[in-house]
Amino acid sequence: MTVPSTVNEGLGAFLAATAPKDLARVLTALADASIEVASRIRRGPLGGALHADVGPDHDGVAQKALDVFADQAFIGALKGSGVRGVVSEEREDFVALDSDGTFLVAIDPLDGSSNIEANITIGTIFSVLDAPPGTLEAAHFLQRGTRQRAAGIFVYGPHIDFAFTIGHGVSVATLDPEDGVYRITTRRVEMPQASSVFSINAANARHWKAPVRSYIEDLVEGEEGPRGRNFNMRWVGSMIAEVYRTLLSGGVYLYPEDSREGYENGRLRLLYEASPVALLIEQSGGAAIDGYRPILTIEPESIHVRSPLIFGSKDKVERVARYYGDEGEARLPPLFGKRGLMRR
Ligand code: FDP
Repeated sequence: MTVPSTVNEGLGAFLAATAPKDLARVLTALADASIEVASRIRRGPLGGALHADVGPDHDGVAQKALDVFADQAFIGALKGSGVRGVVSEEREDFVALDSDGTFLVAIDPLDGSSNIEANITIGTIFSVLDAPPGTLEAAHFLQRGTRQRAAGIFVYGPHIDFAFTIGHGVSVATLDPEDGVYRITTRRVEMPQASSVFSINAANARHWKAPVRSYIEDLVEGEEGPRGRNFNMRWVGSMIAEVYRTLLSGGVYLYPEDSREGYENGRLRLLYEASPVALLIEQSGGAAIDGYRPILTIEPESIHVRSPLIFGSKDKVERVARYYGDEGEARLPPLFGKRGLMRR
């Protein structure tokens, strides 16, 4: 059961009591930067055109002014916090920070950039890893998700929440706008298993592979279909908002691979999107897969590698995995359209 906090404990005191000192320092630096980013977001257009395109990033994707501001705020705050290097979605190469640092950070400084102008929830996603010994190189970041020391999201919505894990459960701190201090509001999040919500960009339906098409079709058919009950769809278009809603309310989220060029491995990045999200989801009692494998077991091939991502309540994710399973993979394409499979 989700355990709320009743003592109004500050984030600093909570981390001092629950996290190793060096790790607490990194999380505190990240939290400090998030306050800077949040206060910039709160001013909206009064602080300048945060959604303005400032050029393509290293991958050819439009980079917004707020992407760049957030990237600089987080990297700036991590200097001197014991972090040897950072991989950021906004930069092609890693950034070297403290040469004697013992941690690495992978970060998406601003998730949901296309929603900035519309004043819709956006956020930051990060992952903390141990820094292997030796001169820093990109290969040091290529660690599977099970090796994360911490992961978290800052959710810039109607209020600011920080959901994080250091490997034993997920806690949430909320930023108090009165004094600019994060206070623990939920000591332990337990994701509900029962939910009728699914979340996917249905505009891509014609590009999906058979397992995803078949799974979603069965949900959409509702009471008249094989599942015999109705479902509901939510799609914010900021993954961070879908992650947070799923942590608190359950459901299932899918950004699968599809047949579009460049989407062979989905859209989301393994190191600083899928991996930290998977750790948060698992630590709250849910599951996260790429269709076939738990996200946390995947060995990253490069720092910006993408991965399909399906996460949510455990039984729902297990069901999706059955659609992807050997039997489904082998039998779905020819039978697709009659849809008699995998409806357990
Ligand atoms: P964005 O590029 O706007 O930062 O991380 C990528 C992401 O947002 C997710 O937050 C969002 O859900 C997704 O892209 C939206 O992608 P589609 O437009 O392909 O659905």
